[in-house]
Amino acid sequence: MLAHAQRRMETADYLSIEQQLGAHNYKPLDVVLSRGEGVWVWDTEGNKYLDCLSAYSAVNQGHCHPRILDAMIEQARKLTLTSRAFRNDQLALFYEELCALTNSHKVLPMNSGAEAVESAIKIVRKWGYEVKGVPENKAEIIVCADNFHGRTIAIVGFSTDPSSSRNFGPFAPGFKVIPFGDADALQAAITPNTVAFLAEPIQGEAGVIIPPKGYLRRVREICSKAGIAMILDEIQTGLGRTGKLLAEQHEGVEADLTLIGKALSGGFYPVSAVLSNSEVMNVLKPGEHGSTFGGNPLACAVSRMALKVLKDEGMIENAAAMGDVFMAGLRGFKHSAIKEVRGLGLMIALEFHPEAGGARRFCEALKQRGLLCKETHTHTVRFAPPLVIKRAEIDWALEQVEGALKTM
Ligand code: IF1
Repeated sequence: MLAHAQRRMETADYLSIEQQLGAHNYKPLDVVLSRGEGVWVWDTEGNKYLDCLSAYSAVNQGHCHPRILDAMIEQARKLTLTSRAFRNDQLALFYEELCALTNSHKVLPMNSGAEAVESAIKIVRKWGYEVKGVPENKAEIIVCADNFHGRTIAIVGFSTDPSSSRNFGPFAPGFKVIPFGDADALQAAITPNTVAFLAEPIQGEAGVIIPPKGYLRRVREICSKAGIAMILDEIQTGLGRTGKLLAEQHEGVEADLTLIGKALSGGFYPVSAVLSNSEVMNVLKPGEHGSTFGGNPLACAVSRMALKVLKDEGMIENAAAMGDVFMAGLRGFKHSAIKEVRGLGLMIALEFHPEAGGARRFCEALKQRGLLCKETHTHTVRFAPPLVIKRAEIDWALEQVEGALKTM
């Protein structure tokens, strides 16, 4: 017995209602999905697709993972939300398991990725004034060009992508932009008022931009020497996506603040967190920060299981192994339209030469072949399937890519 009565509708019906009643802040592929299981999703007409976006790495564990679903249903039947005016029996366990897994001392539970980023900005500014002694309202945070950290006013204020920031001003001051991947530029940008450096270990929306080897290690050294907080936004790169639990582990560094979200709930619920050491996190005193849903028992129960299956079912190791297979296959296509294949684990991008006419057409061709991808910045396609993908499914995906390349 379905909870909601679902009237029979054609794809065109969904599209016209969305066009008429919805904000037009996206231009989605015209596929109306109704079911997901593992790496596969189905549209309302029964067509089956391999999901190569994983909801921008929020479904690393695969669609509708049964164990996370069970944990969600069990908790939803008991207690979903108490506010933080009271305590609940899931939060402490969430803290314990998350801190043990990530070697963190403190967790601030939030909801969206952008909220985790905004919270980190507030925390390091406060730490700058109260611990480092930066004059009031003079705190500076260094960020990178081509960053993507979310869609709130403070965050888009330091975006270098006009489509993210145009006509949304005025913006929050106190941010300085340097080139990504350039440790010397970081050193040169630091002033006595600098409180932190914020970056993605690999820039996702920019098109899977991987910094030079050793970059994160040099950033770590520079931040430690200058006494500024190193903040890594692992909201997309974290939780197994690059073949390690956290992308920072490829360089053996530990940020002072690590931001996670998306797959922290396996795609069942908005859950994010700021992970930090006690010195920085302890600047937050009761009543100085919060959120209605932050740290709610349903979010915690879902996340605890999302983290458990990620670890127990070998998804992180699988991402490393299958990422190598996928990239080797893509690199094997000697096609004149392909400029570069780059990636780490299952965070992969294929960039076309501009003459190829743009990646959107390629994504449309892949959709016709049953593979769902998303282009970014016109010429690049990202391949980021759930981390549970099997070798046979990658081989099948590569066949579809080879077929679609014929249209380029
Ligand atoms: C959209 C992509 C965009 C993120 C990183 C923070 C956030 C994100 C590294 C904010 C969110 C999403 C947002 C979504 C599309 C997608 C995305 F990079 F993943 F492809 F936009 F750039 N840090 N990324 O990737 O997390 O508040 O969304 O939970 O806004 O279109 P959020």
